[in-house]
Amino acid sequence: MDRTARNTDRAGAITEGPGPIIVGILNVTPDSFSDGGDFLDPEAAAEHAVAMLDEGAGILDLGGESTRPGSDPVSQEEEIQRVVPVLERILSLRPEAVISVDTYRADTATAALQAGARLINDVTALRGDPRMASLVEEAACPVILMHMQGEPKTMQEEPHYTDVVREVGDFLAERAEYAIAAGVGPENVILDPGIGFGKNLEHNLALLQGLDAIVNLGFPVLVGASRKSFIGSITGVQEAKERIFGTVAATVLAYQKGATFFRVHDVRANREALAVARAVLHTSHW
Ligand code: HH2
Repeated sequence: MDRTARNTDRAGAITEGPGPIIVGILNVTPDSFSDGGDFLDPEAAAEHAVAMLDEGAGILDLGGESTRPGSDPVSQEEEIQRVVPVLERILSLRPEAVISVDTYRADTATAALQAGARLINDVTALRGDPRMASLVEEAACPVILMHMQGEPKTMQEEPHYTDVVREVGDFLAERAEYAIAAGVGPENVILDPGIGFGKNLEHNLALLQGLDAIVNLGFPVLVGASRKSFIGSITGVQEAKERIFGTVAATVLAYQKGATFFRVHDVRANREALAVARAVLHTSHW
């Protein structure tokens, strides 16, 4: 093989292996922990969405209610009013955009799917609204099933586990079974250990360290570590928006453990880190 051909092979080989997918976070809320209030105006939100797509986000996750520790729920109507106009605006600018809606309410999910959303991100793993499972089944769309101990208002008060990796794994396996029994295609199930949702620093670290056990359940795994407080606890960085470097470390390590989806605020930093991690881990023709 001559040198040019080898180089072509090498470039091609970079696309081998499981492709990480960046899920860009778009919170249309006044109170999200790191970007609350930044994107309440649909124009500003859509502009940020387009910027994240241009930076390499494969999916945008649009949320109208904060689930940060201590947050209060918003009304159904308010959530739909926040999410749908932004979704429509993004799709008018980028019709091909893949948009997920971060909601546990079936009515919000229905409105978002009608407006063009293609995935549902349910932080209650189909426990929050009894109609959600049949909605996902009918829509035949992917659904993210996330683990949470307790509920956002109080979940960080005293999270407790005997074996966090086993308990989160058992919960996710049970929720996947529930979804599949309700008619959701196994190919549409994505699991998420729910970093920061009823977990202290030790629990979050154990879950990232033991992530391969969750990956081994046989479904693609999403990790949402972006800017979260455990990163601040380790690095001492108080300002959530400044936690990019710590986030990138969590992203790369989660990728190495087999995660596929990375729900992040800072798309470019995480995408570039993942591109390097992917090349190192999966390029086979040296
Ligand atoms: N984290 C948050 C919200 N939704 N969904 C999934 N599947 N996984 C996560 O880890 C996750 C999530 C919290 O982060 P953020 O959206 O930035 O903040 P807030 O809930 O305050 O809007």
